[in-house]
Amino acid sequence: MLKPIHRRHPVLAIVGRPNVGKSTLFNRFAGKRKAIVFNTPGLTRDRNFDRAEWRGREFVIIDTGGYEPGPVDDLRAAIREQTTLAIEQADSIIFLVDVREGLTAADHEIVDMLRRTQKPLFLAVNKCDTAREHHEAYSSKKQ
Ligand SMILES: Nc1nc2c(ncn2[C@@H]2O[C@H](COP(=O)(O)OP(=O)(O)OP(=O)(O)O)[C@@H](O)[C@H]2O)c(=O)[nH]1
Ligand SMILES: [Mg+2]
Repeated sequence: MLKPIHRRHPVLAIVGRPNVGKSTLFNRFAGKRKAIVFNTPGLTRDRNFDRAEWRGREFVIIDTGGYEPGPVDDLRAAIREQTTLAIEQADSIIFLVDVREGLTAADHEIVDMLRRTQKPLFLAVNKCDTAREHHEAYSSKKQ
């Protein structure tokens, strides 16, 4: 549970498939290396939250484990449960995708699930390291 002191601030959750860079973005917002970042999908298993400040606005940021729709094993189901709790706690949600993998079927399922919450959603496209990838971020191509 979030500590009561945090409840004064809006809560923003970062949600997306495994390995898209959620923890990296969380660390950027939180201004420190708190979340473990590693090139292994499924590394973040629980919700991880911290205070954050961006352009003078204070809020609580929640990192979540990689969301995998469809039938999953017990560990992945537990990660999904934690993500569901984070989505419930959130006032708004960043849906993070990876430009290098493009939009996958899983991304479409996740966004359908997020839209049903009727909470404000922000699409963020990560890993746009080059000008070409930056341009590619505007593509709506399904892989
Ligand atoms: N090239 C590139 N790599 C990135 C970027 N952001 C994150 N990564 C890398 O992507 C990998 C996964 O990053 P994480 O932040 O752990 O991803 P995650 O979404 O939290 O992963 P899970 O917790 O496993 O779902 C790491 O190797 C990061 O260094 C980016 O903007 N560009
Ligand atoms: Mg992570």
